[in-house]
Amino acid sequence: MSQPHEERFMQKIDAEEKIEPKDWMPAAYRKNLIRQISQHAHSEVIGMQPEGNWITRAPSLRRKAVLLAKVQDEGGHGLYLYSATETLGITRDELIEALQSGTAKYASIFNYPTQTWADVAAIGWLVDGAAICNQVSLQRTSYGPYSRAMIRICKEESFHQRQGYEAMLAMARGSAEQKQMAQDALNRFYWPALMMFGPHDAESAHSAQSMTWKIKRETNDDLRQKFIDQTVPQIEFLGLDHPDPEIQWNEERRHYDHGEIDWEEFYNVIKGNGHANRQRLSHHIHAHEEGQWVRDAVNAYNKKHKAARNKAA
Ligand code: BYC
Repeated sequence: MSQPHEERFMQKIDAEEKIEPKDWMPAAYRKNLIRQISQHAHSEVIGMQPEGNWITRAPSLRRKAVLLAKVQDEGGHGLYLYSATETLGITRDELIEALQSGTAKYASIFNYPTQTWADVAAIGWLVDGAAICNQVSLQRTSYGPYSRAMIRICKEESFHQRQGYEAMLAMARGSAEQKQMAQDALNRFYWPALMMFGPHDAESAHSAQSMTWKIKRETNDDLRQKFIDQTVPQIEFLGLDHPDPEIQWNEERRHYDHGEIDWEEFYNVIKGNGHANRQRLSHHIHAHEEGQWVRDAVNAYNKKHKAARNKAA
């Protein structure tokens, strides 16, 4: 019975047509998308915390206004992505419950603390830079609502990356102490930014199936290499030292060779043992509970107006 459906589904994927919410799709495609898109949404929302932490301490009014706008954008990205996930037949409450109970993951990078203002600059430059590398590719993902959310998000993300690099440049060209802060932030965030692309392709549980279904359009290692290659001249332009002593141009591959990521650290962080995992989740739970009255008010308003509309009809 499901054979013609399956064939038609694969024909659409092969023809680069988008799969839309009401189209037939294999249960495993739906499940994998719910996992990936919701984890992406959680990353955007949890990602507000390390930077939000610096809004009251930004070094100037201009930096504060820019940071406020950026953090607010990340919240908006989370909302587009939660909405895209909901089109697959799961509720917002179920998604939030999965995050808060630790069943669903979010990007490992947000479990690292932001110790100085330079860390905020490094996040904009490296973390948003890594996110764009991935998200540009995801604009062509096969699921329509995810693809459309990505197109919109990428536009905002490129402003985020530029504001981070501009803040980093100001520090790298500042006093000796400021330049040292920029170097320290680069050293702290470079390796965790590389981890954002996930495990090596050979270790990646979902990649092969996700590539066949065109949920993912490029592999973890290919995207990571792209990011490494584009970051080398950016570090040079800042006049900072590259954190990877093994970084070296390979003329034959036309890519940079590089040192190995500390995978033990990566797996430790995604298992919940990073510096800030517990703090991030408990802050989310607290903020969610504090917002209960807003959800109650919206629900009561909707209920009242729905009743009034029904009566009028
Ligand atoms: N962190 O089979 P794999 C942003 C998990 S935030 C934590 O390769 P997949 C921003 C993975 O989930 C941007 N977990 O997985 C916001 C899987 O575990 P489960 C976030 C990770 O899905 C604020 C297991 O490891 N971007 O822009 O094929 C401020 C095996 O991995 C990580 C996205 O979420 C990690 N780094 O590939 C600034 C992009 N890596 O789920 C910026 C959308 C892997 O089986 N997501 N895991 O329990 C993706 O593109 C893919 O999900 C990934 C992983 C490339 C991340």
